[in-house]
Amino acid sequence: MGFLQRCVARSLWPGRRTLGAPRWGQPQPQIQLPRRLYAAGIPGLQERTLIAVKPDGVQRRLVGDVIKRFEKRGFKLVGLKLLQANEGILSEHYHELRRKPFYHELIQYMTSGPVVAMVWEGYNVVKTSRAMVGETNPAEAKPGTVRGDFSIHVSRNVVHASDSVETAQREISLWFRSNELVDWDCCDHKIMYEL
Ligand code: DAT
Ligand code: MG
Repeated sequence: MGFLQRCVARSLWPGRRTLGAPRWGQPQPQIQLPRRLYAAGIPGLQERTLIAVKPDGVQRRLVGDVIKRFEKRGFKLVGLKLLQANEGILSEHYHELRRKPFYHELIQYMTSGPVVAMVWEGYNVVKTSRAMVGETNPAEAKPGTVRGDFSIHVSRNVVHASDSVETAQREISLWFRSNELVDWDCCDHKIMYEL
């Protein structure tokens, strides 16, 4: 056990100060540090993004397919809910587009039925999700992306993905309360990353 791990172990279990000190004739305790601490060496492992299946995706029963893609890629689901979004949340969410000619139709469409909002976590998740989701206009989205596989017109492009880490943080706090996000250890975490 290295110096850093010894320090972490002592801060976690202050009563067990002998954890790392070898004692002759006694079996050494197996230290199981929480996985989150093993991952501490790789920055950005806990990056998060907001992914939302829009009303057309929910109506077309594409929720499972979207979730499957993110699960199979190796990201960790930390928040999930089905909701009927109202104009209040959407006007904040699409604040930057408020002067666009399609804004009114966009809000109408986004309030036309339920949305499935999710928070996914993992290394580089914002950038990777954008690539998985594809170009805004499905005509330009590559096959293999969500939009490239399931949509035709820009006004019905199935899914939302945050476009930067800063936007993701803003959007996650808009759609989720902090107690709706679950901080859990994924059992394949060690095998997904070089630890
Ligand atoms: P993205 O969703 O890829 O981040 P965006 O933020 O520019 O794209 O736009 C948000 C949504 O607005 C987009 O997913 C679909 C809709 N939209 C964008 N451009 C549009 C257009 N020209 N006509 C109709 N809807 C449009
Ligand atoms: Mg956007």
